[in-house]
Amino acid sequence: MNNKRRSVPGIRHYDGPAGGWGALKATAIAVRTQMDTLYAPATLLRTNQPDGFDCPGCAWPDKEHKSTFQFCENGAKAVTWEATSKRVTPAFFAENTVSSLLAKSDFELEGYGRLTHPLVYHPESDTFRPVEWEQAFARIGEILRELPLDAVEFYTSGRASNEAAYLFQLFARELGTNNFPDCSNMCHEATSVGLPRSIGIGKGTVSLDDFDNTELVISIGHNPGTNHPRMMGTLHELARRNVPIIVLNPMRERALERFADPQSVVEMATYSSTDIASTYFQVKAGGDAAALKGIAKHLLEFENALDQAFIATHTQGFEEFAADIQATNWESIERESGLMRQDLHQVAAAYAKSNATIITYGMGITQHNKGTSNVRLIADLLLMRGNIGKPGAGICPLRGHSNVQGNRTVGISEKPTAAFLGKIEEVFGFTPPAAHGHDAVQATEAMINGSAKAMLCLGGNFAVAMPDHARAFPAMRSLDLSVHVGTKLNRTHLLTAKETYLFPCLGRTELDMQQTGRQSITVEDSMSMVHASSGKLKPASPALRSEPAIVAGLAKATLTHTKIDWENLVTDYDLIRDLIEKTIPGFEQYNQRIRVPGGFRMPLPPTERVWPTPTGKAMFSVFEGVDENRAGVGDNVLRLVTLRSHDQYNTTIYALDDRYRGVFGRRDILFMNEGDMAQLGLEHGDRVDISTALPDSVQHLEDITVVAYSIAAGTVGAYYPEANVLVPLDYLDKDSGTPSYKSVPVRVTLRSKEIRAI
Ligand SMILES: Nc1nc2c(c(=O)[nH]1)N[C@H]1C(S)=C(S)[C@@H](COP(=O)(O)OP(=O)(O)OC[C@H]3O[C@@H](n4cnc5c(=O)[nH]c(N)nc54)[C@H](O)[C@@H]3O)O[C@H]1N2
Ligand SMILES: Nc1nc2c(c(=O)[nH]1)N[C@H]1C(S)=C(S)[C@@H](COP(=O)(O)OP(=O)(O)OC[C@H]3O[C@@H](n4cnc5c(=O)[nH]c(N)nc54)[C@H](O)[C@@H]3O)O[C@H]1N2
Ligand SMILES: [Mo]
Repeated sequence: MNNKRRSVPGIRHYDGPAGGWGALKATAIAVRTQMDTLYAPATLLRTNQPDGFDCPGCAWPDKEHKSTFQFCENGAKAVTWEATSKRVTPAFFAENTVSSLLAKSDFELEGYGRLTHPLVYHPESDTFRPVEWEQAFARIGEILRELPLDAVEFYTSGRASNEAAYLFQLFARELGTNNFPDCSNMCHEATSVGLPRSIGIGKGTVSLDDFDNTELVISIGHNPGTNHPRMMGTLHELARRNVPIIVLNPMRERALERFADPQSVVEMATYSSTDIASTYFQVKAGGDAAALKGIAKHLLEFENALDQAFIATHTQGFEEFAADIQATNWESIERESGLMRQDLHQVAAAYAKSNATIITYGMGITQHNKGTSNVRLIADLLLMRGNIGKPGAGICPLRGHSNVQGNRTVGISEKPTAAFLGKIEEVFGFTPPAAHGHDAVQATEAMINGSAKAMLCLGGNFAVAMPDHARAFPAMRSLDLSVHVGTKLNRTHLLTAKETYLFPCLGRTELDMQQTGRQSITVEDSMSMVHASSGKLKPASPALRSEPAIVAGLAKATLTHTKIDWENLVTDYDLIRDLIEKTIPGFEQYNQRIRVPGGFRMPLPPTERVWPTPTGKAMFSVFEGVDENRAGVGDNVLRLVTLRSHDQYNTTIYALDDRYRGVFGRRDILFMNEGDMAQLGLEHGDRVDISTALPDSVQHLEDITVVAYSIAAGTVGAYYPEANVLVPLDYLDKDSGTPSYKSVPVRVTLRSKEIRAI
C-alpha cells in the first residue's frame, strides 16, 4: 500500500497469509464470546464426523465423513453462533417493542441469541408475546384456508434438511400451490437452469477424488478462504503438488494468493505458507463471459487443442458455438473483460496442456443478467476438450447453504416436473397443482402488487437477502400473515404483517428426540453426496420443536381433509425418507444407505458420459455478444459487486471485521481501484454517496467510506446486505430469475472530505 496515504480508522493493510494462527485466534474468540468454553471443543469435534452433525457452514464435502476433524475457522463460527449460550426470551420481547428493535443493526439483532419460545405479534403493545404451539397452528390454519391458493408463498432457506423441505413442499402442494421462492433463486439458480440445458442435470460433476487427479483448476468468481474454507485444504494440497490454479476474480483475495494450512504442523510452527494461485487475473466484474470467449477463441486457433472425438460422439451445436466465438472480436473481449489477449493466451495454453481440468465457480458467475449463459459458457469450454465425464475433470459450482442442493432435489421447485407431480398423486392420492408458481423475485412482486397475502418462511431472512429493500420491506409489512421458523431474531421477522408468528426451531447441532428416539436428518453437499446428520447438544430451550415437527403441525392444522398422517411422520424420520424414496428417483434404499458412514451419491449421469438432455447429447451454447449486464446510463458509471466479509454468514453478521481485506470494526466501506479514484478526484477515506445508474432508478446509499483496494478498474465492491438497497428488483437474469447482485451500474459522488471517526 501507498505509504503517503492518510490513515483511515479501521483500515489496515493485511500482510499475512490466509488461515494460519490468525484463523486459530479468530476461532478462540468465537468460542469465548458465544459458548460455554467447557463444552465448546467437544461440540466442534463432532462437526462432520460419522455420528455427528453436518457443518451448518458451507456445502463443501468431506472425505467420506471419516477424516479426523478438519479445522475451519468459519465452520467454527457457524457452529458457535448456533450453540451460543445467549438467549432471547419472552422477557426480552416484553421489554423491547418491535419498532425499537427495528432500529437495531442486523448484527445486534442476531447477536441477542437463540429464540426460546413460539411468539405471536401483538399490535396493541407492538411486542412479540409467547403463544401456545397448537393455538398458533390453529389460527394460521384458519387464515390460510380463507386465502386464494395462489396468495400464499412458501420460502425455503437452504439450511433446511431434506426431511423438513420435503414436508414443506408436500404441505404447500396439498394446499394447492407451487409458490416456492427459495434462497437458490438468489444464488445458484443460474446453475440449476443452465447446466440441465448443457449436460442434462443441474449439478456439478466432480467429486473430491477428481481433485486428486486433476492437472489444472480454473477458479472463477468465488472466495473460498471465507466462504468454502474446507476447500482451502484441497487447494493447498494441489498447490503443493504444483498443479496450476488459475484465478479469475476482480478482487485480490488473500486466501487465493497465500494460505497457511492450520492442519499443517510445519506451516504453523514455521509461520510459513503456500502460494495458491499460480496466475491471478483481475477480470472486470461482469467480464467473465468475454474472458471465457477469449480463451475459447485462442483454443480454436491452436492446433489439436480440441477433443474432436468427444465433440463428435457426445455433443451437438459445436459449429454454431465455434462460429460465434470466431465472430467475437478481440477488441470487445479485451474491453469487456479488462484482460489482454496475451493474458487469455496464457490461460488457453495452460488449458490446452492439461489432460484433466476442473473449473470451479461461485456467485461471481451466477449473479449477473446473463448468469445462466455464463454457466453454459463454462460448460462449453470444458466440452471443447472433453473435460466432463473423465477422472480429474469437470464442472464444480460451489453451492451456498449447506443443503440448498438437497432442498431442490426433494421438491422445492416452483416449476415441478410432470413426473414428480404424477408420483405425488400416485403415492398420496391428491392431485398437486401443475401451474408454475413464484420464485423469489416473483413472490416479492406479488407482495408488492398485493396479490400475495401470506408468507411462510422455513428459515432465512428473506426481505433482507432480497434486492431493493425500499420496496421489499413495505411489501413484507403489507401481508395478512407472516410465519417464520428460525433460530435467531432477524429483520424480516420484525417486518410484521397483520398477523405474525415466530417459531423457534432446533438447530443442526441439537439433539432431536421424537417418540421413537433420537432422530437424524439428511443433507446433500455440493458434490451430490447425501448423508445423515444428528445433533447431540441440549436444545437451546425445552420449548423448541424440530423443523419437521413444526411443518407437520402447520400442515395438520391447515389441511382439514388431508390424506397424510402428519403426526405419525414426525415420530420417526425414517418414515419421511420412505416417502422421499417412493416419489423421487435416486433415493433407493434411502434409510439403509444413510446408515453407511459417508452416505451415498445421487445419480450424476454426465459423470458416465450419459447426457439426459432432450437430444441425448451434451449441448454447446451461443453467448450473444460479450455483455453480461445491462449498461448503466451517464458518465462515470462503475460496476458494483456486493459481497460477503470474512465475518458473516449471508445476512448473519458474526462480527465487524474482514481480516483478509484489511477491514476492522466497520462495514460501511466501498472498495475502489486507485485509478478510478484519481479519475473521480477521490482519496482513500473520502465519504461518498452511491446511486444506481440504470434508467429510472432511484436507489441510493448514503455515507460510505472509500477504501483503496486491489480491484479491477471500473469495479467497486461493497458489503451485502447493506448494499442491497442499490439493486433494483428487476435487474436480474431473465432465464433463472437470479438478481444480478454482482454488477450493479452505480455512480459515486463525494459527500465530504473529512474522515469519520468510528
Ligand atoms: N463463511 C461463510 N460461508 C458461506 C457464506 C457466507 O456468507 N459466509 N455463504 C454461503 C452461500 S449461501 C454462498 S452462495 C456461498 C458464496 O460464496 P462466494 O461465491 O465466494 O460468494 P461472494 O462473497 O458473494 O463472492 C464472491 C467472489 O466473487 C468475486 N466476484 C464478484 N463479481 C465477480 C465477477 O463478475 N466475476 C468474477 N470472476 N468474480 C467476481 C468477488 O470478488 C468475490 O471474491 O458461500 C456459502 N458459504
Ligand atoms: N446483495 C447481495 N444479496 C444477496 C447475495 C449477495 O451475494 N449479494 N447472496 C444471495 C444468496 S447466495 C443467498 S443464499 C441469500 C441468503 O438468504 P437467506 O437464506 O434467506 O438468508 P440467511 O442470512 O442465510 O438466513 C439467516 C437466518 O436463518 C435462520 N436460521 C439459521 N439457522 C437455521 C436453522 O437451522 N433453521 C431455521 N429454520 N432457520 C435458521 C436464522 O433465523 C437467521 O437469522 O442471500 C442472497 N442475497
Ligand atoms: Mo447462496
